[in-house]
Amino acid sequence: MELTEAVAGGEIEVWYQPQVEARSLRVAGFEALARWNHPSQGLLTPDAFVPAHGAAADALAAFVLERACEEAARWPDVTVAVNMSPRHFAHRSFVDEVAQAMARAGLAPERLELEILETSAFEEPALAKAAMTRLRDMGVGIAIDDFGQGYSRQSLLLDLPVSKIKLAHAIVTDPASGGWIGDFVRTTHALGMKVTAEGVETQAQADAMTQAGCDYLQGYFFARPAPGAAITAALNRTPDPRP
Ligand code: G
Ligand code: MN
Repeated sequence: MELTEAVAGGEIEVWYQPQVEARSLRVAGFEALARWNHPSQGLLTPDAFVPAHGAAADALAAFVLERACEEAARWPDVTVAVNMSPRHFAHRSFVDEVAQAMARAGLAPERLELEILETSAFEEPALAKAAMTRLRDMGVGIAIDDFGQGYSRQSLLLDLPVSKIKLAHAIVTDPASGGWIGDFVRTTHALGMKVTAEGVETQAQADAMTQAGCDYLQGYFFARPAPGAAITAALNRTPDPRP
C-alpha cells in the first residue's frame, strides 16, 4: 500500500549505474535502479522495499520503465536496462505497455533492455516466452539478472530468446569461480548471448572477468548509481577548450 502511494506521490527516484564494455572500458549503457526517497527512513534501495510479487512491484517497474525511457532518450547512443517484476511477463498487455513507453519517449527499441530473474520464466512459461519473443523481434534486449543465484538452469535459457546473461555479484566476487566462468562465457557466446559481470568491486575482479571473456562489467569499482540528472549532465559535458 505504502509503496503504491510512494509511486503515485513522486517519492520514487530513478538512479542509474554505468555498464562498461570490458575491453575498451567505454560506457555502453546504464541500469536503472529505483530509490525510494522515504519521508522518515531516508533513501531506500529496492532490497528494502520491493516485494517479489504483487501489484506494487508491477507499478514500481512500470514507473521506472517510463522514466528510464524518457531520460535515456536524451542521452547519446547508450542502452538503458530496466528491472521488470516477474509477474509482469505474464500480463497479456505487457509487451504493448513496453512499446508504448518507448514510443512516448521516442526511444529506439535497440536501446532498451529488460532485466528479468530466471524465475520469471518459470511462472507462466508459455506467456513469458511469447512476450520475450515479441520484444526480441522488436529489437528490445532481454537480460537474465542475478544468474547463478539459486535457480539457474542453463537448459532453460536454451529455449528462451535471451540476449544477455548477468552473472550475480556472489559469483563475480567468489575466487573459486575463476575456473569455470571462462567455459561458461564461451558456451554463452556460442548460443549468441553476451555476458555481464555485475557487482564488480575491485581491479582484480574486473581483470578476472575480462580475462574470462565477459563482454560488460558493472559495479562499484567503476561507478555507483547516480541520479538521472547527474548522468545527463555528465553525458552532455563537453571538454574544456584548451587555452
Ligand atoms: O538485482 P540487481 O542486479 O538488479 O541489483 C542491483 C543492486 O546492486 C543495486 O541496488 C545496486 O545499487 C547494487 N550494486 C551495484 N553495484 C554493486 C557492487 O559493486 N557491489 C554490491 N555489493 N552491490 C552493488
Ligand atoms: Mn538488475
